[in-house]
Amino acid sequence: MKIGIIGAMVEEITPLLEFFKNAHLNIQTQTIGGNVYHCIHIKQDSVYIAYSKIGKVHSALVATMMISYFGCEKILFSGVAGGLRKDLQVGDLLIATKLCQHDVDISAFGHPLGFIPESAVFIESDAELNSIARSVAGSIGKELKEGVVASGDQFINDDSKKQWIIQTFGACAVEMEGASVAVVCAAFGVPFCIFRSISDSADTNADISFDEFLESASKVSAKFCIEFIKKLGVGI
Ligand code: 3QA
Repeated sequence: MKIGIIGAMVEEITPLLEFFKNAHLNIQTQTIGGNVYHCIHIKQDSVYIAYSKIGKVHSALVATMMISYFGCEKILFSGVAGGLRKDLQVGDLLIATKLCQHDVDISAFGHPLGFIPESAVFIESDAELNSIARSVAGSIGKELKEGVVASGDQFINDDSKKQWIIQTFGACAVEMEGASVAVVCAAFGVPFCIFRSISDSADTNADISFDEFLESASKVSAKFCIEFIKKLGVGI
C-alpha cells in the first residue's frame, strides 16, 4: 500500500520525519515542482511525506503529485488548525467530516457561498478512514473531535470573520489546505482523512497563539498520524 502524508508547513511534518529517522528507516528524498517528497519503503508498503507550503494551491499541487506521480492510494493530512468551537482548545485533535472553501464566492450569479458549478460546497472525507481514526483515538485514549472544516487562503484572526465562517458553513475549525486536498482526492477517487490539532482560536489573539503552539500542536497531530498508519497495517 502507498500512503501519502501531507502537511502545509515544515513544522507539521518534522515530527513525522523524526519518527522515521529514529526508527532507523531509510528516507529517500525527491524534489519535484518546488516540493521535497520524503519516501520511506517499509516491506511492501511505501509512505510519502511532504509539506506543500501554505494554502489551497500548494496543497492541491502536492495532493495531485502524491496521487498521480507517486501512486498513493490513501492521503492523510496532518497539521494544525484554528478552533471555532469552545470545546476545541489548543492541543485538541479533530478529523474533518467534510470540508468547504470559505473564500469561494460567485454569489453574484445566485450560487450559494462556497459553491463551484460541477463541484459542491462540501466534500466529504472517507467514512472508512474516519472510523479507523476513531478507533485509533480509542486505543490510545486520546479524545478525537470532529466536524466541518473550512479552508481559505487567509489566516483568520478576526472575531467577526470567525463568526461569519461558523454561521455560513457550520464549521468547527479553519485552516488553509484541507478543502483543496479534498477536492483533488475526490476527483481521483482516492480516500483521504484530515487530522488537525488546534493551535489557536482564529480570534484577535490567533497569531500569538499560533506562534506559541505550532510546534506542540503539530506533534499531537503527527503522533496520531503514526498510530493511524500502524493501524492501516504499515509495519513500523
Ligand atoms: C498558517 C498555517 C496555514 O498552513 C494554515 C497554519 C492554524 N490556525 C489558523 C487560522 N486561520 C487559518 N489557518 C490556520 N494552518 C499560516 S500563517 C503563519 C505563517 O507563518 C492552519 C491554521 N487561524 C510563517 C512565518 O512567517
